[in-house]
Amino acid sequence: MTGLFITLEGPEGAGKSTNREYLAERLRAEGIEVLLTREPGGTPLAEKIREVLLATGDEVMDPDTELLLVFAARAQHLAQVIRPALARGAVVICDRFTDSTYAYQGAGRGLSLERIATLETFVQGDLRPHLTLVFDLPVDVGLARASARGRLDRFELEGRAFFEAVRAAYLQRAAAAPSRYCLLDAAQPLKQVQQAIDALLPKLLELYRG
Ligand code: T5A
Repeated sequence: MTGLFITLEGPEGAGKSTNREYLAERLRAEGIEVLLTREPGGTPLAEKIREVLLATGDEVMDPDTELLLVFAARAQHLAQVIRPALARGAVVICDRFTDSTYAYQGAGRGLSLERIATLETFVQGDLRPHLTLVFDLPVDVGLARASARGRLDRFELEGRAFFEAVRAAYLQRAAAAPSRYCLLDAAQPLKQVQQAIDALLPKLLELYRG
């Protein structure tokens, strides 16, 4: 495995999608192959699972069903897209990955972290992101941004306590492994968030080039 695996994480409306292309362009300007992808999704089959996960409907989805669907999509994504890209030496930027599972299914839904860790090893083996950028912002600010875009998905309809737990989980994970996580203040104006991303570039290039 010669590439670099970067994941973007954070609560709803934190700016992950807005900034992933920005980061990709900065790395491409260095002559690096960048693969930009997202979870749940990233392959036609995994995108179908995403639709199931995000759709609102009358039947309540059991949290275990949700957990298994998230990892089923991830298995497909890893096999078809992420592992091949890393094997050929690309930088993979993935908008959400398993930290989202710990935050949403673990902290949000209250599922056992041990069970998530078991599935993580089953699906990923020893593959973990080299670096994770956590876009952090107050829950109200993120939800206001997400709702300004229109119709809310199944997760965005959750209550405030769910998102406070999600945010706390990200902060806790980042604090527990500071060498893998970079915390960004995503409540700042976009220009300042992008300046913070620029400041990380030397570290990313060093990680990539070794
Ligand atoms: N999920 C996912 C799980 O439960 N478990 C898992 O394992 C995984 C992988 C996926 C959902 O699935 C769940 C979590 C999610 O709920 P998603 O659409 O990928 O859904 O994720 P969301 O967080 O819902 O995506 P959002 O689009 O809401 O958030 P982003 O990508 O962080 O935010 P973005 O870039 O779209 O920005 C939102 C709005 O804010 C503006 C943008 O222009 C946009 O309008 N904005 C700013 N405005 C002011 N200042 C800034 N600095 C701004 N940055 C962005």
